[in-house]
Order: sequence, then structure tokens, then C-alpha cells
Amino acid sequence: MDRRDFLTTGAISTAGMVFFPGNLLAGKAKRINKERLVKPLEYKMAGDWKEFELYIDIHVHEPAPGFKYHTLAFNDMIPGPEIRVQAGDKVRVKFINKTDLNHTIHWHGIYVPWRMDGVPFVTQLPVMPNNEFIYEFIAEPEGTHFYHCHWGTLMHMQAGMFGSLIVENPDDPVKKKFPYSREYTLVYSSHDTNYVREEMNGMLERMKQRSYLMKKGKFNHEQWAVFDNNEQLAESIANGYIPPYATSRRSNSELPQANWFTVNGKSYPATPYLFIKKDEMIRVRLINAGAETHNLHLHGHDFWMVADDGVPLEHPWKRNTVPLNPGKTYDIIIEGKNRGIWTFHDHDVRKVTNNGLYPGGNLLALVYDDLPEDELIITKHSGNPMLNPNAGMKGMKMNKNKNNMKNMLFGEDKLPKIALDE
Ligand SMILES: [Cu+2]
Repeated sequence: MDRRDFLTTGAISTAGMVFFPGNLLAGKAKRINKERLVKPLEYKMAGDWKEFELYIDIHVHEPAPGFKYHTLAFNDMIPGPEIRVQAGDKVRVKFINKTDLNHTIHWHGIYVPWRMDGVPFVTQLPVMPNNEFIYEFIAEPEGTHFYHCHWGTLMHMQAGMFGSLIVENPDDPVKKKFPYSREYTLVYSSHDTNYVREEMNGMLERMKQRSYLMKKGKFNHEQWAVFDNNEQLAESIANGYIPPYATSRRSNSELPQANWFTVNGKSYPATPYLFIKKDEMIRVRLINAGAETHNLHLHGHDFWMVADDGVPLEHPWKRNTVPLNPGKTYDIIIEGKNRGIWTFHDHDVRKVTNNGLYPGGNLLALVYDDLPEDELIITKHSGNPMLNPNAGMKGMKMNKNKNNMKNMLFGEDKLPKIALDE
């Protein structure tokens, strides 16, 4: 990486620390940003149907430079590509499963016919290895929604099987009230990469056994652990069947403990930038496709809450921090009222980490791309440690006597003496 890359991405690594850039060269940041925004999914018309294609395959993902892992992804990207349609469109999605695992797609927030809802053994059979399924629905209601896998959801969703689904309304009340000129989609998630690896290996192994049993014609309700009714389950148990939950020894602490927190699949310092100009309004669509709540806080501004789960709010209200719960979507409008470079981040600071190291995770920047030239130039006042690492250090004095923290209550000499029994 050359020195200019180094400046614009803020990816400096000294003694394990990654610093936020004091200034950005906005043009370069914009070019980088293309890789950090959601990618639109192209469609072709078939009669009056908009036809999309999604496939699922194993994918090597890199949330931040230098950390890669094997996971699952739609169309080789996390999040999956954005499906963007008009309210009332006829939507057909051909879903191709290229993996040796089962999957489905659930359309979160959409009024699909129930057979299209993607819940395995409730509305459809799972889409099995190297099979396809055609989903068809009318795009309604309007607003910010998403899609995700609904098989093995605990693992498959955090693995990366999610993407945004935007239903536009030509008569959009949000646009009328807030004439915004740019918009962004931010898809949040959290990932336990150890859990993904172990579960995926376990699932692949179980699928080998299943396919063997299927070939022998011996696959049944018990192998699926799915029963038509309680009587059937009770009968199986009476004949010696043990349901998997009766033998699982997994406790809550062994369930996913996320070590990566992503926005559009990226963790800081690779997270997307939001660009704005003085007096411009931008719309940001926030989607939480993960299993953790993100308390999103914007510096230097309030923002308007304009839609909740895609539903436009009749009375928008202002906030500077909002909890984005799992499965929620919010649309916000940011008004360019305070020129500068500002952070927009999860205020649960544990989620501003990569593999436990701060800073990382859900930390991104709102950047005024009309910052005056003299503010873009790094000055001695900007405090940017990347220009001259030693510049700000003049005058630093260490106080030798204060360099050890003492336990105020129980200094070592005050520790209670405990008589040990011989
Ligand atoms: Cu899946």
C-alpha cells in the first residue's frame, strides 16, 4: 500500500492500534467507497415479471484487510446484492443452491403468498444441495426490507445469507417531506466466525449422512427431526427415538458470541462512508440482519426518523441515537447542517471491535464532500498522527510517580491476612 492509500483509508497499524483519519481526501474515499456499498441485483423482464437470480455458495469473506474466513454468501458477496423494485412489481427470484447444505429464502417484511415465505417444513421443503426454487410475489408494501436464509438460521444468517430488498413508491411521502438527493443502504450484522466454522463443518458432515440414508431409502422424520404432529413424535419417542435437544449439552454461553460486527459486510476501517454536502439531505436505510442490537449514534447532528420497518412515519421525530434491534429496519434523514467529518457508530462499544480489539466493527464516517480545500489539507492543528507521527508529541512529559495504578481499597499491604488451615 502506498502512502496515499494509507492516508485515505486510515488503515495504519502501530502497536495493534488502528487510528481514525483526521482528514480524508474525499475523491479517493469515494472511489474506495464503491466497494463498501451494497451492489444492485440486475433483472430481466419476462412478460410483466422482473426476474432476478440469486445463488448461494461457499465464499471467502474479508470484513477488514488481513482477516479472511470461509462462510456462505449470496452471489459471492456479503451482504447479498440489493433487490430494488417498485411497489406492485411482479417479482420472480430463481434461487440456485450450489452448496452441499439446505437453504431457503425468507422475504422479511413482504406480503408474500404464504407458500413463498421460505420457512422450511412450514411453507416449503428446504432447497436441497444443487437444487433450485422459484420464488414469486408482488412487491408490497413499500419501504426498506430484506431477505435472508431461513434454514439453520442461527448459523446461516450470521454466516452472511442476507441482503436488502427495497420497495420504492413513486409517490413516496418521505421524499415529499424531505427532498433528499442521495441515499445509502446500511446492512448491519454480527458474526461469530468460530461458530460459523464449527457449525458449517458439522452441518456438512450431517448432510453426508443424510444423503447416504436418502440413497438407501432410509431417510425419515427422525433423521430430519421434523414430525407431522405431536402424536408422530410421541410414537417415535416411545420406540426409542431421542430428540436432539434431549442430548444437546450446549449452554447459552456456547451459542454465538460475535467477534465481528459489520456494516455492509465490512468492519472498520473498511466500513462505508456516508457523503453529504452543506444543506443537503441524505436518506440512510438501516437494516439489522444480525442477532445483536446496535445503538447507533451520530456525532454533531440529530437525524430524522422517517420510516419504521418500511412504514413511513406520519410524524417524523428527531434523534441522535437509536437502538436498531435484530430484524428491524429504520429509514433516517440526515441534514447537512454541521460541516466536517463525523462518526456514526454503535454506542455499545463492545461492538466497535474486531476480534475484541478496539477500534473496529460498527464505526463509520459521515463526510462532507464540500469541505473547504484548506480543511482537507492536513494542518498542524488537525491532529492527524499519520502526517507526522511525532508532531503532536512535543511537550509530552511522563510523570514517573504516577505510572502505577494502586488499588485504593486493598493496597497490597492492606490485604486481609487469612489464616490457612493446615
Ligand atoms: Cu442457508
